[in-house]
Amino acid sequence: MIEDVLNAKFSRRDFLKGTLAATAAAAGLGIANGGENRLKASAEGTAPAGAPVVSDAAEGGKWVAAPCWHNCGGKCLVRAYVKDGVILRQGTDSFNTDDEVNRQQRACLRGFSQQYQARGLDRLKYPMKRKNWSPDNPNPELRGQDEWERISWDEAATYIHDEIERINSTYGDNAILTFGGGCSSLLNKLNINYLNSWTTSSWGTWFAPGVFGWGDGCNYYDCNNDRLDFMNCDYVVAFGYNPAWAALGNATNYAVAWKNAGVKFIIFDPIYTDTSAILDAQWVPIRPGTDMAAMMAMSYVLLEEDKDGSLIDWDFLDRCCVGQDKDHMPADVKSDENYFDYLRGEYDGIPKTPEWAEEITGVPADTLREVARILGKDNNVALLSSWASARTYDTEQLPQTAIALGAMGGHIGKSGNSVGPTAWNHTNNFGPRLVKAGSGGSSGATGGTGAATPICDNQIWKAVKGEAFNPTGIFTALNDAGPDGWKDVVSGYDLTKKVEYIKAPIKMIWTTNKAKLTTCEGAKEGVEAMRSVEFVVGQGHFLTATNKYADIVLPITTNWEREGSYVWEGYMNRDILLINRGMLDPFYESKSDDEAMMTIGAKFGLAPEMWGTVSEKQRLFNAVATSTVIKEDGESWENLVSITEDDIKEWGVEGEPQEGRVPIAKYMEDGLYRVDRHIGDNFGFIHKKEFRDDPEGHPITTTSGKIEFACQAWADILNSQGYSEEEYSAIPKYRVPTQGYEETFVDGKLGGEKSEYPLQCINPHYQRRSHSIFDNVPWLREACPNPVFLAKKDAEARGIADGDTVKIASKYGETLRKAYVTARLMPGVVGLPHGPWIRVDEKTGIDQSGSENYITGQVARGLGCSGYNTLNVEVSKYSEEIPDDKDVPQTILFD
Ligand SMILES: Nc1nc2c(c(=O)[nH]1)N[C@H]1C(S)=C(S)[C@@H](COP(=O)(O)OP(=O)(O)OC[C@H]3O[C@@H](n4cnc5c(=O)[nH]c(N)nc54)[C@H](O)[C@@H]3O)O[C@H]1N2
Ligand SMILES: Nc1nc2c(c(=O)[nH]1)N[C@H]1C(S)=C(S)[C@@H](COP(=O)(O)OP(=O)(O)OC[C@H]3O[C@@H](n4cnc5c(=O)[nH]c(N)nc54)[C@H](O)[C@@H]3O)O[C@H]1N2
Ligand SMILES: [Mo]
Repeated sequence: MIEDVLNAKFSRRDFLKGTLAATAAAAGLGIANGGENRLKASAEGTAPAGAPVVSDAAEGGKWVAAPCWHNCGGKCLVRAYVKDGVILRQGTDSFNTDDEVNRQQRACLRGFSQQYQARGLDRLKYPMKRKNWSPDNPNPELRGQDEWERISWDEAATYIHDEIERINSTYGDNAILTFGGGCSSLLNKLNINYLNSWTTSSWGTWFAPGVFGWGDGCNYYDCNNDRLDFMNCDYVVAFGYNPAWAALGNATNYAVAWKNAGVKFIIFDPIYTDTSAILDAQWVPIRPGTDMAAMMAMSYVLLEEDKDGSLIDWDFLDRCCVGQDKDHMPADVKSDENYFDYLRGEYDGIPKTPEWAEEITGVPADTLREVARILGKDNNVALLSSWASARTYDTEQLPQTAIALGAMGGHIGKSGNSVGPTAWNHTNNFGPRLVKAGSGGSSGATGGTGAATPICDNQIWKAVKGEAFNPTGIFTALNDAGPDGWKDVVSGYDLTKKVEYIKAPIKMIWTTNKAKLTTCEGAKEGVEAMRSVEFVVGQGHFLTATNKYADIVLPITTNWEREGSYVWEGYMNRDILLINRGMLDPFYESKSDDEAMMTIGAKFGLAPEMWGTVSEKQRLFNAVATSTVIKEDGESWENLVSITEDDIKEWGVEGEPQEGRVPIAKYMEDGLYRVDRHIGDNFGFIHKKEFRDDPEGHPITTTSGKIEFACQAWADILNSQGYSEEEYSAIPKYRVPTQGYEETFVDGKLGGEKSEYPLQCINPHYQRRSHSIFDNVPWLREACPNPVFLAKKDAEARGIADGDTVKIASKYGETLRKAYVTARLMPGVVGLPHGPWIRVDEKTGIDQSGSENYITGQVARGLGCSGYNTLNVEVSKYSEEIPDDKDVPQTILFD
């Protein structure tokens, strides 16, 4: 059904048919019962396995707010109808009004499947150990293929205690590598120094925006205009933009409202996406990893064709930008290279003409000229870039290139014009928050001196194997520092020197809330690494791809089995605030991560109070009580909730009555508060307006306070890290990306003989999952089969028909999938969806799940950015057929 939508092959009629089918299917998911995959109620079996979803007439239950907490950025409301500790049905936002400006926050097909995620029969029920693991005889090579034995929490805690003690006393610092933060509270309190990993995962190269003056750390809310202002654009020109798949919630609805207001869309993307179809966009197919070349060529056209300011906003450049030409050089730049002369070919003899870019990007030179003219100063244009095109190797200067292109047309700081990234939680909805979560206060936990040394994801598996790695984790530091704080971070390093790499004696791996064997580059090497250490612990909800390679696995509760919490407000639109309420008993013997750590900590003699003395409920109450919402005037704020003495009594917490916008009981039951918008309200936001109007009075966070076409600080940071050999300059320069289009040719010679891996592979974020999460849910497996998307021309050239089992091979690994042959993909590009749980055939070493990271490699470049979308592959027909994912049995362990 969903796939029919993808394959609508350009026909608007077909597309609409497909959309309706998908809507009907999603609606069906909300109300239908799930056949054999039914709910199992609780450890005590308070309701029979497979308790049916009752009809609307069910009485006596209660609606509880249970919004999704997963990392898809969808910000949607899920509600659960619960009776006697059993979920009887799910609902969503059906109480708010729904129009073009104010949308209901309706759940998607994943949200409606949440019950089979949070209460699925394949949830982990008990602590387990591998059958062939014992401290004296660990049989590490059997990780990933062994059977499992149920053990008690006490046994599990004793094993883990003994192994930590042994490993720590034998090898000392940095012998334990952790994935996710769930175990750090224990290691910190034990004063053990350990390792963790960092990645630019989402943002790719858009990740240190303070340095070039865009956004606040990794919070990109304030990097584009308010969504209602987008109705004033003539054009939205976007690079890699598919909210219809990768930003569920209302992002696509908001863009449809812009379209209805007359905005025209031009979308550069290797795929003719559902977003392009819905928005009637002009689709510009572009090769992955080459956006910088297209942007540079369009800047070149603006320079070439500008007649006395007909296209370029010279006044804006003069007042607000530096580094563009020799008369505007920032003081700190070490070379005298300026960007316009680079475009003209003054330094390398290569003018960055549309013809130069056509050969690299595959975009016809005339199209680049046409779009460049649209980007001239007389049109109102928003220039958006998703993170996907920045999740590519060697594009660390892409953000600068995009901002420079937008700045040349003056599309910054005024209504109807905006330049910045768009993806994930903030897609199509920007500006400071209108309703803010309060603070729960301290839990009273006490720390310890244990600290983590960070390793870049692109180096972790090699580090496990004993190779040296960069231990600075500068990404995390820059991210945590906020927009201005980058200057303090940088002052703590000597950027004139290369970072010193270190080695670590990694003997234990501990996975909590991360899915590294699914989401990190180089999973094939990852499997070897997991099998090379002495001890592996996993804890979570399922026997995920990563937990499967552990020796001991611990069952952890989901949010539905906890007190409740704010869904992190960073995950949400500026105009809504969701709250999550726990409602179920822990599933079988599962514990929260903290309870699990207390249990293990007790074996070391640590008291549970070290994990905090203020109850979760009290902190939840405090956070809700101190939440605030903006008033109509757009300036003053009031409490979000009103609280009475009775409420405080009912909660059983300490607190004071207060006045507020809505009664606390209503807010908790709805699970959502929305600030309603209307055109002309006081909540508008024009990004960088103050700066444009008065650049000296309102400098941005760059060194010079202006937009830096030449940014020495960024180049210095890049050059100090030691990931790339070739020096970075202050001005952006096109670099041939590792595993990019150029490498699909022998010796990188464009237009020459094709290499062994002649195709480019990208990883669209896919509806079945939020990353790895939900991959195991049978409903979703049926609705979203997770094929590999192949361009018709490429499939025909290889004798591949729709539905054939094919092997996708890179120099790093091989995986199998059913082919989905479509004309909606640019020839030369392969779309392998992000996030399946690896399933390796031990005999062949080939993955059966379509895991994209089983075929990516550990490649650290530039600033260690995640470059998933630059990968060269070959696709061939496979000799055997693989089953559809929906026919692969669930892993259900123990009753
Ligand atoms: N369903 C679902 N949604 C998700 C997630 C999920 O796992 N599942 N994950 C969420 C998270 S954490 C994130 S960070 C976001 C990511 O959000 P995005 O980065 O926007 O998502 P992608 O699907 O990777 O890519 C968007 C589009 O970019 C195109 N593209 C890929 N490479 C290039 C390139 O080099 N140049 C150009 N011009 N286009 C390119 C792809 O074809 C795709 O259509 O998605 C969020 N939304
Ligand atoms: N090749 C390729 N790789 C990619 C991407 C891509 O586009 N291409 N996208 C990247 C992006 S944008 C992102 S954001 C990352 C995401 O990478 P991850 O953060 O690793 O992905 P998730 O699947 O969200 O993993 C979360 C894991 O934690 C578990 N979990 C959830 N809650 C808890 C809890 O309370 N306790 C415990 N113990 N476990 C819990 C979940 O079950 C799941 O296994 O992936 C990146 N990887
Ligand atoms: Mo992400």
